[in-house]
Amino acid sequence: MIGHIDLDAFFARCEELRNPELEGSPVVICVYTRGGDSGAVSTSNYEARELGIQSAMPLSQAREIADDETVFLPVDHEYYREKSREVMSVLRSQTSEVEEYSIDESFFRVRNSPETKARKIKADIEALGLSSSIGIGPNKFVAKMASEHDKPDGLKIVTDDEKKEFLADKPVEKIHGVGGKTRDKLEDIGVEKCEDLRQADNSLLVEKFGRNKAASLKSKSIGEGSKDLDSEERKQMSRIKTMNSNSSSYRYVRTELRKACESLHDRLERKNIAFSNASIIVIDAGLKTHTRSKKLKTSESFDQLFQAADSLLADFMSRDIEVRRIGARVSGLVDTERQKSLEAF
Ligand code: TTP
Ligand code: MG
Repeated sequence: MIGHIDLDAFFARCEELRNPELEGSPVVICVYTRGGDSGAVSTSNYEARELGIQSAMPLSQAREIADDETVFLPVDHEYYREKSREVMSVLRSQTSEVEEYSIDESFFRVRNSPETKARKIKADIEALGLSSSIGIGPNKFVAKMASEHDKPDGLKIVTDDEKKEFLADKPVEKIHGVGGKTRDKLEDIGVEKCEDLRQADNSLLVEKFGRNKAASLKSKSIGEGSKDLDSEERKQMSRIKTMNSNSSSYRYVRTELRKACESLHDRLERKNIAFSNASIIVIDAGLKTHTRSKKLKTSESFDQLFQAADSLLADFMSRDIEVRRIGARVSGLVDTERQKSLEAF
């Protein structure tokens, strides 16, 4: 099975840890913009959530509903990252296969005794002063839904037999990949819960979303999903083109590289992925593979990708080489849907 762990009120809990006097008071972590009072709520502890203060809320609104006890603090990513690393190393000491998914979430493989394993992980994390919720399921999708199920300090195990019933009442927007637009379109056709999605007319879904997305929605609605964990090394994507004929012309190879970048970028866009490293892969006439890489600012843009790849190519082609295949690769991948929800305000 697959486990998913999500820390409870993570940034806020970190602040309580370094300043125990905060415990019991509502705590709001803020992202300030333009230095002053404007900005948004990054997260809040459960006491602040009781008052209605939650992630992505404008600060002005949070201040209106806050009480006298409420403490507002600026985000301190550096410190949270340090805590996150401690958690990840606890996890790695307990299970060999881990996919770090965000600063406070990971997937991990569970081979046996799911409940014992989960309790042990939770206890070790508690010893670090943090609280976590764990979900275990037959795949990543169900595991993630399960970890949210009885947050905070939750532990929920959903077996393959139970998954359909477990998901039936869950709102469709909880499904990874269902953002605001998709949710609205689904609502238009009366689909609000996973159960509704199961019943929904297939041809109507295809008409609204296209064949691929319709199929993916249907399969999620019955709790299907991937069990593959992306380890860091695997977090890269590439596209390679074989040219019609070998060439040592920069201009010709560049045209093919552009096509490879286009196709790679399409795929990134479909999966909502940004990158922070671009490479070219050159396979020469003697079938030897050469790669050149460039570190970038995290980006989703085609121009960034192609410009980086092109400058690597220009440099590479300045020597005499006959190219047989040319490709582009990106790594340092970030799920932007997740990122956007983190930054949304
Ligand atoms: P979450 O796991 O979504 O939130 P959380 O850990 O604070 O609370 P929960 O108990 O519900 O899991 O996100 C992890 C951290 O990411 C969170 O502590 C702060 C940050 N974050 C933002 O900065 N903006 C956001 O909109 C969200 C949702 C999270
Ligand atoms: Mg969390």
